[in-house]
Amino acid sequence: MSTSFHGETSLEPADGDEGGGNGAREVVAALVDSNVEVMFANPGTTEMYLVAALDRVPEMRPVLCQFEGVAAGAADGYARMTGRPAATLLHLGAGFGYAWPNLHNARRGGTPVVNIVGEHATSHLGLQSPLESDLETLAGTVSGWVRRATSANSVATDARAAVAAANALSAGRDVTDPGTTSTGGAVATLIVPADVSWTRRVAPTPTAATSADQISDDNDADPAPAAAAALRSGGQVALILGAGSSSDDDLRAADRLRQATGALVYAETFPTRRRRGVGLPVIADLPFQAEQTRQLLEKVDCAILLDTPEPVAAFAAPGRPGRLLPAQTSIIRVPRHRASSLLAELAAALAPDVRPTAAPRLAAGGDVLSAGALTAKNWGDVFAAALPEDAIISDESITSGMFGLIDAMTHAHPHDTLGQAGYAIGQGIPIATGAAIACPGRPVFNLQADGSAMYTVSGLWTQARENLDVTTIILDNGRYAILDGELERAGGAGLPMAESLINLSRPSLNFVAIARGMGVPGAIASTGIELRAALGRARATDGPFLIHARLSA
Ligand SMILES: Cc1ncc(C[n+]2csc(CCOP(=O)(O)OP(=O)(O)O)c2C)c(N)n1
Ligand SMILES: [Mg+2]
Repeated sequence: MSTSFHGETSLEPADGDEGGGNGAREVVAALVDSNVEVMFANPGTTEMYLVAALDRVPEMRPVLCQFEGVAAGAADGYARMTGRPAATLLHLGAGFGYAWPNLHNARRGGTPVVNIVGEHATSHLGLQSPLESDLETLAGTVSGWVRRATSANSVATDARAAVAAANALSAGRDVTDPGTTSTGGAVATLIVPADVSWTRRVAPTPTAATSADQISDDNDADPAPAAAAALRSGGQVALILGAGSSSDDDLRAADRLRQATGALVYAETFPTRRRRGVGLPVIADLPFQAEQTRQLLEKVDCAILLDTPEPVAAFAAPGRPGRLLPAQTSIIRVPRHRASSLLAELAAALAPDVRPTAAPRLAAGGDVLSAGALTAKNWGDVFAAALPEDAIISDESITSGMFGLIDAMTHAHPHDTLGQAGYAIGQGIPIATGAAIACPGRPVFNLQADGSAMYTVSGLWTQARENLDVTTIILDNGRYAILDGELERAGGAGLPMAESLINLSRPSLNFVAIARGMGVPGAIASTGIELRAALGRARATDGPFLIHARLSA
């Protein structure tokens, strides 16, 4: 069936019992019409008409996730790779709540996501039935746009407006739609009451996506003159790159500007999406450690933030300011839709004859390919050497990625890295899942800290069911290791009760068994040689694979 069903809809049964000709089908078809082709779903009763509509709009690919946090993270990973939103299908406030942390990560990364959330029928609200909740408030805390559908006649328009809002907000455009909130980000949430889903549309479906005057291209002044003036001024300029300014061309343009003007160039900490690897300029991420970032930026007169928020400390520490740029630094903010073109223009104007630098391929592996123990310091060398071309990496390695991984990856085949955009852990497995669905021809690797793996481990089941080419490397240090330093600062180091909240070893986790239970084959690696062999097995395996890398201290 094509999506030209609009004219047929009113011919279908009025009661909606057969799931056709109703508001639910309007929603699914409007999403497809708006180029939303994947729905990461975990439905319940209030979504059943939407579920029933899926077989009538086969252009939509439904993907079952056994936890809403997986659905939200997968939608984030999908959109980070395609630049287009996927939909989620979530059950009332309870389902939305489980999705919240990964929606938060998407919000922080400016990634477009469209949530379709079923709600009780209008007549049912107020009865305090078991699943009733304040869905608008919940959705509003993480969505840049929220709307409650009120009629089967207008719900297609609502769905189109949701997609348009997600796309526009992600590009950094101004949206004056009445559903827009002050939360920021590009998560759009459409609440669809069950009676809207089951009611037949009687009026013709309007076709306009959303009225053009609700999205404006540029109300703000173009940042180009100020950016060029700053780079010419002789003062210290820092270019900080976010997802919209980290393509191969963007990195090369930034590197040319660095050479020509002496500007500092960094990518944001734990980048939402960036390129890295052989042949590309070496551009460091700002460190996670706030003090290090503060030092790097301490002489900056002007910061040009290209699709990234101002760098601040992730957490407060007694007596230390949260801002990491000096107080007198001027800031130029560049929205996503302008970031790449601005870099290209600046490089053409200020560095016309400068050639970009290129990271070399290094002889890989070295001593680590021995029977010696795998550690946080050496596993990255083995991984980088084995990385195939054109890979996508979901990086939730946390502390195991802080001791040489990035240096090693700089000399690996060029790849895309998707990092911890919002610091809510449990995104690695879902992001990898969504990225694999977005890019079926590309190998996906998920570098996954052990503690964070447990939050959304059911995403492995979705990877198996969809036969996705995802290799998960569990980096097992048996701890919430990053919290060790925080605990020490808080005076709790070595105290037994405190230790019991950081140690994951009683009992220890058998990730190969966990994966096998969800249909994902796996292997254990405790040495460099074993890790290399396991990566070879993963490459030779059709569908997902899990490597339980047991790291020694
Ligand atoms: C949703 C959420 N819950 C809790 C935390 C706090 N937290 C941050 S890191 C961390 C533990 C990470 O442990 P692991 O994933 O094993 O990585 P490691 O530090 O050992 O490298 C926790 C609990 C968080 N950031 N997000
Ligand atoms: Mg750990």
